[in-house]
Amino acid sequence: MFEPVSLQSVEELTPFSLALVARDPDTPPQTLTFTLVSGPGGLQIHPATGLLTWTPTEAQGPNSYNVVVRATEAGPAGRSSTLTFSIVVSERNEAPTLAAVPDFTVAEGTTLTFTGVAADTDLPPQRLTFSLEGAAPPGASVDPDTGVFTWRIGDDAGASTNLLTLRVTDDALEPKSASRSFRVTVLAQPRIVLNEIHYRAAAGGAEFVELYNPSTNTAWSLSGWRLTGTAFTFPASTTLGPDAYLVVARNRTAFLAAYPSSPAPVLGNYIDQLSADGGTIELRRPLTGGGEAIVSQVAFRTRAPGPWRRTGPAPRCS
Ligand SMILES: [Ca+2]
Ligand SMILES: [Ca+2]
Ligand SMILES: [Ca+2]
Repeated sequence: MFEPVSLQSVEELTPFSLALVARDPDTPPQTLTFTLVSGPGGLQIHPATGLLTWTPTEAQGPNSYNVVVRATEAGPAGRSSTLTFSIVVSERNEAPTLAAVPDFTVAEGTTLTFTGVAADTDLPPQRLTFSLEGAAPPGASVDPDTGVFTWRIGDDAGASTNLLTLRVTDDALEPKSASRSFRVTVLAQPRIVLNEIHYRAAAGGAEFVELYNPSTNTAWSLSGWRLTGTAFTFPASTTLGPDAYLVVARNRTAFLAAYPSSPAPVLGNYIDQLSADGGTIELRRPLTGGGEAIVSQVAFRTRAPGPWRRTGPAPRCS
């Protein structure tokens, strides 16, 4: 005869054990053998001791299971008795996981996008929601459902280093979350333009090329930059601040004589390498690791006004 067993409860993924006690009323008591008549998958009973053991799987909770066990006397005519009771398995919420997010280095004026990859082992499946922790930079967001992160970085955002944290949260009653931090380094992009080209000065030598930096926040060192068509290389100490102009004169003395009140700094002298018909002037900057990049370019003819070509607003050519 089994001693009664009350309602049992256990959390999924947690070891459960219960020592069943059965007494044989015979004298002397005979050996009993315990067997499991029915019960959830994985539940085991020790035939000699009656110890029930089980670790419910993720899929087995939450649920309730009926268990039927039998104790049988030894011998060919052994009598037996059965016991029925229930085990309630409760859900245990596991924290979701979030794949590591790499660090990024991006240029201003570009859009950074990637997709957060998250998982949650709980069953029944849970809904996961993405978010950004703390104060994200303006324009940065993550789609709560898809995990797609997007940051449109402004054309004139300037250089910055940003530490962001992506988080994913499950929808359990007591939600759990995971988060990953990543660094976004924004590099400023030189957008200095050839603003004005004056190639027919009344006073010989006063011809000039004017540069303008339209950035509101980034100063550029023009060290080693050069102007093609004029054989001019900017000296090491040259900088061009935000919203600032810089003049390169064919002959600095002649330029300052013709324009004594020039508000912009004046560099020189350059050697005119353009043909009588005009030509192309390029502002080039050296690249780390060799080579040059064209920052601004103007092609023009001297015989008639224009045509000149340049991205952005047209320069004045005269
Ligand atoms: Ca979960
Ligand atoms: Ca679970
Ligand atoms: Ca479960």
